[in-house]
Amino acid sequence: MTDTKIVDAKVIVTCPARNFVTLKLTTADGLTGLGDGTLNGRELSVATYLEEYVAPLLTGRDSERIEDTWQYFYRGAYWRRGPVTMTAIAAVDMALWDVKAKRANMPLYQLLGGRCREGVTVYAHANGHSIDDLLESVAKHRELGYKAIRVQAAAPGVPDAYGVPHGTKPYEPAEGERPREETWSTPQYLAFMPKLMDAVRSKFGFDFALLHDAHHRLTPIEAAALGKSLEEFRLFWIEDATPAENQEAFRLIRQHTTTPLAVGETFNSLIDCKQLIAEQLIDYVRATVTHAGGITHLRRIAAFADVYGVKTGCHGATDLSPVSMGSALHFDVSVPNFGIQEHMPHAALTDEVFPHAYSFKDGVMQPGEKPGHGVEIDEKLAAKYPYKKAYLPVCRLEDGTMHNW
Ligand code: EZ4
Ligand code: CO
Repeated sequence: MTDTKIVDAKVIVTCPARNFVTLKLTTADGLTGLGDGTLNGRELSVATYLEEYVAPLLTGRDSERIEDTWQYFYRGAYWRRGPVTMTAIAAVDMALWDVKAKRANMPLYQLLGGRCREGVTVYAHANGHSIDDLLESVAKHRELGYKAIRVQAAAPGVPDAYGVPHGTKPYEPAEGERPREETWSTPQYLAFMPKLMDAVRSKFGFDFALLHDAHHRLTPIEAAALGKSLEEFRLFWIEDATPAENQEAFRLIRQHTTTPLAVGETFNSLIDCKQLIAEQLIDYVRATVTHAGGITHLRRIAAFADVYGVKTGCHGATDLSPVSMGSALHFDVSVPNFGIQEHMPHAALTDEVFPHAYSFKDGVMQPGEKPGHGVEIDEKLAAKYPYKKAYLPVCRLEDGTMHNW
């Protein structure tokens, strides 16, 4: 009998272009597994949770018991849910699935039931300081082969649009020793959005999926107005139209518009979207393997969503490490109610620190055929890039009000 016990649990914090927290498990039979535990702007809280409270309990546990380990850390902590806890559990869960698939000598998606589709359709980010600027970015992404594109542009007179970089560097919201303070105008944004979508559809037509992220900056009635004003442009979705702490807030949006709705990149549990899904108030749930309790819990969310015709649309920004992306692609290719996957390419340096089997071609990604989730870490290289504090920005209305996001 092989000895499947966990003999080592190590937390690796590194900053190759941005911060990442990775859990590395080693088993007595010589396997290793990686899990992503990155919580953007709050990274060290998860690293500490893992180091102080989780790693000591992992050594000696049987790595084969994925579900039992999930329950042990979820129920056993007494303090259930919450982004820090659920991201830590996710890191453990991902690493254990990686180990199990390696031991079975299979790519992870085979353990998850095998392929439900030939590949994973991903959407890209196009952005611009103006409509012309944005149109150029859309053209570039169409040339790269993307069949689905998210568009974000700055409305005239609004200094800090969500999703548009400051300057010419790729968009990366986390930065600085203190949070950047942004200023926002909802009326100007709402007036601008139909013009923006009209420009995009007039130039490129309707043969690709068009997406937009409102990034929690609207009230429910404003979100309803936005959805209604964009109907003729037939969007694939509006993301995070309003915060979902009050899940019933989405009833109001739903009553007013047929524009599809996606929400949930900040969800950490099925409980966060139970009503949204059961009442069919959304079309896509954006929960991820990293922030929503790992592959084990994300599969549970997807299975529940499938009952109500809600599809997946996993968050895939650069603050989710390649370990998360690799795991997400195995999940995506094997889940019956897959919708779409976000793809924001990592910096070259990030990819160097996390060599991976997944690939992109013509708007579609593949998890690769390596046993496990197919993502590794170059620990020597990782050690050269120490943690660097970076905050997500704080956003205020023009009068300084911080309501409603
Ligand atoms: O701001 O990932 O859809 N993507 C997003 C991202 C988020 C960051 C937060 O960690 O909204 O850009
Ligand atoms: Co988003």
